[in-house]
Amino acid sequence: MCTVCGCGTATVEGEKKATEQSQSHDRHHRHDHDHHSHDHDHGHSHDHHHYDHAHHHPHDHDHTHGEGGEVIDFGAGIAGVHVPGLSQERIVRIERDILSKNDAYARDNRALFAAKGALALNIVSSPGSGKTALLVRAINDLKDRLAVAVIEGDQQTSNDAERIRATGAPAIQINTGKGCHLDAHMVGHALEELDLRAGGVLFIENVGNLVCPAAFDLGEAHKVVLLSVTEGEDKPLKYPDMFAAADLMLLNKADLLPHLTFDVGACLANALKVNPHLQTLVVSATSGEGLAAFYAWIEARAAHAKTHAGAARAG
Ligand SMILES: Nc1nc2c(ncn2[C@@H]2O[C@H](COP(=O)(O)OP(=O)(O)OP(=O)(O)O)[C@@H](O)[C@H]2O)c(=O)[nH]1
Ligand SMILES: [Zn+2]
Ligand SMILES: [Zn+2]
Ligand SMILES: [Zn+2]
Repeated sequence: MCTVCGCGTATVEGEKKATEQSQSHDRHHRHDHDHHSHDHDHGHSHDHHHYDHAHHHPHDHDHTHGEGGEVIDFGAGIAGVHVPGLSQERIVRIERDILSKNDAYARDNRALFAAKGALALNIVSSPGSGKTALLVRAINDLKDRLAVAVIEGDQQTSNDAERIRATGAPAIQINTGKGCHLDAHMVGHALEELDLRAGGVLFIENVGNLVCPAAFDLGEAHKVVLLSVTEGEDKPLKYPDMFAAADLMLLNKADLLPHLTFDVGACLANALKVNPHLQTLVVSATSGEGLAAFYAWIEARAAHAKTHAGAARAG
């Protein structure tokens, strides 16, 4: 997972910029959504993990060289990651601290979704596999039947939020700056700007990245991982955490299959090797192939969330 990304630079559209926020956070933080009592330390940002050190240093840290020297594994230590200057134990402590704070925010978000009876789906994939295209299509197909809202995460632009708003659905942009994933705290702030409906769906489009978003619970009911057929059938094996964390995999861009040598069966088998409980659908955001099954999957879960909210109120 990502220990040292610049998550302190996030801005939620409509809120103060992160720099202003970090300077005045204690005083001006609007937590009227009754979520999280927390100490804020998100004025920080650090460099991302780069392996740009020349390889003539003394080995005071661990990574393993393969038998023949052909593999240098920086993830072989207990932290599963290598950061120059930090011991494995220290990285594990930092990760635990970041994730336990994240999990507290995620619990608050989840409680809010449950109270409102809304279904939240965290859409994760590598850049360009078709998250926004799929959401635009799904919103157009579903908007007469379901209330849909969207939180859009990316590093810099509002392009995707604008594509979503063109459908008429409300969308809040979160820019993560150098950060390579959304976290539950950012999502909690975006939720302050959204009106969730019972039986409705909140799509959260995560930052395009098959690695870091796997580690962060946003309070969603399910992670939905998109993989496109142009990316290669070995991606679930190369990036197993993401496929292990997801409950549904959509294999997108199926309309391109006639032009490729992509082996759908091998890809699905690789995904199931990593996560035997993963549900899979082969779809195309362009042609609409396979999407009826995705919509049925969503509608069943949205109806369940609505029923659950009624029960929570009664109880
Ligand atoms: N042929 C084909 N192209 C697709 C399909 N889905 C998306 N695309 C194209 O793939 C490109 C990237 O799609 P986006 O929806 O922007 O991908 P994304 O995952 O939102 O990208 P990031 O937000 O940058 O991570 C666009 O040119 C889309 O038109 C599909 O099912 N078939
Ligand atoms: Zn990272
Ligand atoms: Zn997108
Ligand atoms: Zn906050």
